[in-house]
Amino acid sequence: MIVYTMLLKQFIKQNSYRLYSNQSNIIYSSQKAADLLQKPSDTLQVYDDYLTDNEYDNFLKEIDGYMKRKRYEYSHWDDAIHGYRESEKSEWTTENQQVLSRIRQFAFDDPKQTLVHVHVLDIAKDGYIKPHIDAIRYCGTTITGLSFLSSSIMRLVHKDDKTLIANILLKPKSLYILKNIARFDFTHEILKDQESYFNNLHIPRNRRLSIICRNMPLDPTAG
Ligand SMILES: O=C(O)CCC(=O)C(=O)O
Repeated sequence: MIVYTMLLKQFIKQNSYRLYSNQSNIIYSSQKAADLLQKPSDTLQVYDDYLTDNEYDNFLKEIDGYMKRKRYEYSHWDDAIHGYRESEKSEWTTENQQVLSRIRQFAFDDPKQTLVHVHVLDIAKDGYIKPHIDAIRYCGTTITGLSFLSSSIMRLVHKDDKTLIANILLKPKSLYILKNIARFDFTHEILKDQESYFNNLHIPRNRRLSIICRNMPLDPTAG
């Protein structure tokens, strides 16, 4: 019975993405870029409409006013973000905590190894995130993000071969997952309004909120 339950859980975890998966939200610069980021298939994932309308509204209710009380900053401690305000949040309403637990179960190999503090990031209409790789002393193998308010383009670029690129359309209510190679070997960035194009179509960038869950660093003492 225990083995059956474990197998069932594993099957659901491995297949539940099929309910949402929509590759039309990723454009690769080449087959090589696609191969690197698609094999294994959980390396880069984007799910449109991951949140229901109700879940989306509940999160917005909790974070919108909370973030508006902070001031936008125009310089970041490691120069990675321009025009932002941020918070590390560990207390959530019961409904929102349930959705965060669902994401941890769904996206992380070991949900127990995820960070309790969830990163809430608010970038202004003129804000953007420069290409960077999250420091390995703060974050493990996996980064997940929920998007709110404005659509945006996340760009991944291989750290050694800048021709290997993925442009990702992140719509409000979507969930992205960057794992292993996507997280360690590619920089990620959120494009500014003037550069925010997907399939030659301008995707206007307005104020955007994101909720980012990460797992524990493999080596917290790493430089
Ligand atoms: O806002 C996002 O979804 C991306 C955040 C990000 O790049 C980061 O916190 O390292």
